[in-house]
Amino acid sequence: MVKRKDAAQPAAKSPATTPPTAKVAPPQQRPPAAGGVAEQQQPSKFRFATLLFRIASLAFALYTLYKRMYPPPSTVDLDLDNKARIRHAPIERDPLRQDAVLEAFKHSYRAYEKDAFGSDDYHPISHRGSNMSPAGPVGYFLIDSLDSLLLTGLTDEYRRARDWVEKLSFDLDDKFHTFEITIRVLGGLLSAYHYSGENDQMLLDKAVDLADRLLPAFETPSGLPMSFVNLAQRQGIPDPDNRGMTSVAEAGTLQLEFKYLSHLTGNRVYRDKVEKVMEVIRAQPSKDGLVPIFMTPDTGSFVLSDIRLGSRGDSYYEYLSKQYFQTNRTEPVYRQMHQVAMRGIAQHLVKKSTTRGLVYTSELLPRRNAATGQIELVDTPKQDHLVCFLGATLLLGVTDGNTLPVPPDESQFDEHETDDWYLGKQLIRTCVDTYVETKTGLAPEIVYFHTHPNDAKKYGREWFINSRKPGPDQEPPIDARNILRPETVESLFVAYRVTGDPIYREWGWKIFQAFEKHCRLPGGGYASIRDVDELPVRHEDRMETFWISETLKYLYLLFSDADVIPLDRYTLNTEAHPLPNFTPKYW
Ligand code: DMJ
Repeated sequence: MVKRKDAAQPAAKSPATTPPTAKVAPPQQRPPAAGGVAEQQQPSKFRFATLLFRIASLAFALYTLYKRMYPPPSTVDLDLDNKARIRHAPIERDPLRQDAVLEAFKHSYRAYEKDAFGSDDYHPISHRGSNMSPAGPVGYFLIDSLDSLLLTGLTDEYRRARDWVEKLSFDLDDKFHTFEITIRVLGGLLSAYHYSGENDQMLLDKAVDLADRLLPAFETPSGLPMSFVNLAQRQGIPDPDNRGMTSVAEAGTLQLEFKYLSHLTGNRVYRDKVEKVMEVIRAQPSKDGLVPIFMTPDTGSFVLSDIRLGSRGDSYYEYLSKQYFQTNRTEPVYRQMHQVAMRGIAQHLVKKSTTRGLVYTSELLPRRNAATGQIELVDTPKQDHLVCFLGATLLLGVTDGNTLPVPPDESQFDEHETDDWYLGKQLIRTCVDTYVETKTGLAPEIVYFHTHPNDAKKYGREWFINSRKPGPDQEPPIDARNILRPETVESLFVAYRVTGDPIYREWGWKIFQAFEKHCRLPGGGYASIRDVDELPVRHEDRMETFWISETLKYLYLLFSDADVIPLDRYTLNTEAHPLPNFTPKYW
């Protein structure tokens, strides 16, 4: 209608429709009577233009404000204090993003099920599986996946996996890693038992059988576990590669699994073994809560070795507060150990990068001073990706296991809580930086931070990948890999749950998209990459079990409601197997 009217109205003015004889007087020559309309049109046109301009300005101002408050998902906003962005909405499921993660999970697990069902390791490029021992599979991959299948509702796949477990025998005549089998297989069985309604007795029986076969690892003069155990012969085996020493992460990351088993069975022997380990560690002198990575099971003492939060140290620090949360906060000794260790970390390991002030943790390496002959601890600005669990540990510690409202009232924090809160958030931001600053958007295994501002400027990043040889045909260093590790997304999940700040979801989404782009294989599964700074990427023929059990699970939870695995009622073991908190009845 409007269009037709508009088309008809100007006909008299249109040269195309005006008869050639018609004369159109210039506006100034029009007589007042005929020109009254024309004169009135001028100011109304002007008013209309002004109005349009005002509306456009207002719209632009509103749009600018909106963009500042809700940056588009592709923007990587690394400013933690961006007041315009920070808003705290209730934690609700993000269906689009969670479905995308679910699709990635199906693409991963179904490829494993098709190519390698029951195998301990999966090689998605050659479409095959392999086992850690010629004695047979130990359920390393499959049992590590069980609770993820339940969580994501893949019930048919779960049923097939559960039936495979029923036929599995742990009577395997070979040595297996005490720590790895505990966190993946024992933890996986216990979590699946809980999530399947605590009535599938087969799963609990399997857990008891496995734990009984692991117990001989603790038969040492000190009670510290040996690194390996022969499951068929029920015999502990010291680590041949490290002169029989055990690492503090191996010894201090068995507690959640063994204590929960005691709670379920009423048999306190499992708890007593792992509690004894903690007593041995506690009895040793530490550097403000920081401990060397190696101990000797013969004497129960520390051996002069690196102090670090990465490999061989990491999950010891993770399990301190988690032991406190697991038993419904009835064992305050672990809260205290956690707090002392966090102070020690802040005092001795936390550093700031030279130009952008990124907060990271360094390592302390014992070296003999040539001049004095004394052993000194030398600070090394190296940070493993493994260290990225620490942000979650710090934040969860402040909220006492997510028991505070979200977001918590920061003005109520004491001095140490404020420090830990700030430090946790800063460390997470740095971990995200090691993703978004690479060519692939994926983080390397290990970074070193520049200690001179000129180097950071010269190389364009605050950190670098060590041992990279110049030249196009050089093999990338092992530090440059990304093997689908979970620690950063683990911290993003926890940070989102305890702060409600949507920036953590944005960062997690960005990382997920990079995995999608560079690690997803069209034929099924996801693969590690050899160099995070190389395009196109080169894949390695391996999909780690923790991609399923941890990385994808944390991403799935990052986009879920807060009541899916509520953190005030569940404690996740270091392999992301959720175990319910309980009040001890048997000790
Ligand atoms: C996992 O097996 C566990 O999280 C362990 O504590 C350390 N690292 C891997 C994943 O990176």
